[in-house]
Amino acid sequence: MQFLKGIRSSWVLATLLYTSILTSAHPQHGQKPIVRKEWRTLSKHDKASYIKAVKCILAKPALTPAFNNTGVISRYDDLVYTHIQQTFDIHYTGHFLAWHRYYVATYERMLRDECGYKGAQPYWDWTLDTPADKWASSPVFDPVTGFGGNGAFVAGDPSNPFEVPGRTGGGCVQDGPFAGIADFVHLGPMNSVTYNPQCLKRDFSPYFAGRYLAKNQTQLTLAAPDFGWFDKIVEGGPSFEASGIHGGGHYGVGGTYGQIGDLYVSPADPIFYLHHANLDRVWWSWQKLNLKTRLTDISGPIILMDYDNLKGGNVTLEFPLSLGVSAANVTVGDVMNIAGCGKNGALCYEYDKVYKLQA
Ligand SMILES: *[C@@H]1O[C@H](CO)[C@@H](O)[C@H](O)[C@H]1NC(C)=O
Ligand SMILES: *[C@@H]1O[C@H](CO)[C@@H](O)[C@H](O)[C@H]1NC(C)=O
Ligand SMILES: *[C@@H]1O[C@H](CO)[C@@H](O)[C@H](O)[C@H]1NC(C)=O
Ligand SMILES: *[C@@H]1O[C@H](CO)[C@@H](O)[C@H](O)[C@H]1NC(C)=O
Ligand SMILES: [Cu+2]
Repeated sequence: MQFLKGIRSSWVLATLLYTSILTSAHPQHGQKPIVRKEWRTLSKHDKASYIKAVKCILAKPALTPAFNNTGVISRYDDLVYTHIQQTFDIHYTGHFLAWHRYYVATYERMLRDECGYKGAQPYWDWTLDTPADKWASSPVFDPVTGFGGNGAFVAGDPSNPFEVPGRTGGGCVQDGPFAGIADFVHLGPMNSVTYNPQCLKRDFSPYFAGRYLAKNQTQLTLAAPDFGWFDKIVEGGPSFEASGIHGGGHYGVGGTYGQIGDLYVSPADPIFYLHHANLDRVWWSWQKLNLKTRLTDISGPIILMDYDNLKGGNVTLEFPLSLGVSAANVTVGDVMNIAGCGKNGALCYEYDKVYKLQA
């Protein structure tokens, strides 16, 4: 806990230092929302522009003030670090979706404002890459126009209870724009924040993806009657068996040994942002089924897994969200509307298509 305290006070310092960046974070009134599209529908040129912007943010220096042998090297790492620091505050809580909505929108803004990217954050509709036998050939994993594929196979440890069922890789990614880089990831595993150079690893589980990312699971999620249920179905429970679409993407790509399967350091894999954009799209699809009510429907524990409110209350619209050095503090209420555009909140984007609830 001493460790956490040290980090928290460095946020205060950092936010004082970077007020100018923060004040530009909010969209201006009258701005038009940018439109997020599915990865495979982007032109070759637009895919290349996105990957180029990702490489740019990976190369920019961090804003987080340096600390002991810090692994927070790049602007990209600023966000990974923020996720690691808040891991136990932002998962299995009522603001899980709101926090990650703001997180992805902040990454999108960084790509645009700091790296000249002109498009919107793409999303990954993984329902299109199921059943299991289609998984590994997803256009998202394309070596030339995507993010590269699986890691080389490494034998697992059958005595490890955290072995993801159906895992098929585990080593360094072998192709694509991030292959062959020995220090691609600087942080982790888990909550370690000292410099630890690692290659980007993936450990596909086509079985896991087929089971939790097919259309049926998205439909089950969309059918939730209120936000409390909706969030529980998205996040699932703590066992593999009880997973939802959130775990489906993390373990379908990251398995046991890939960074995106690590609850703390998962944003180290750039695919994280396409997965979470689609989770956000599922939430927005659900909100749009009854927008009047669902623009303000929020609940769920403030404290991790405290679904019976034994340790704390439920999250409300006033609940604060913070992203360290990368964005201004906002509230859950500020991110309920993705297209508020400064008038009804901090966000200003749309999706080209939403999921429909099938009868
Ligand atoms: C943002 O929130 C964090 C966490 O609650 C806090 O430490 C920080 O001081 C806040 N920043 C500003 C500028 O209010
Ligand atoms: C840096 O290391 C010193 C000595 O181990 C420790 O007291 C201090 O809290 C560390 N600072 C941070 C920001 O981790
Ligand atoms: C959805 O379909 C998959 C693949 O057939 C299956 O494994 C899974 O149990 C189904 N899920 C639901 C919620 O029906
Ligand atoms: C918290 O929200 C849940 C719905 O998600 C509700 O059932 C419960 O009564 C709420 N708890 C409190 C203390 O308001
Ligand atoms: Cu997360």
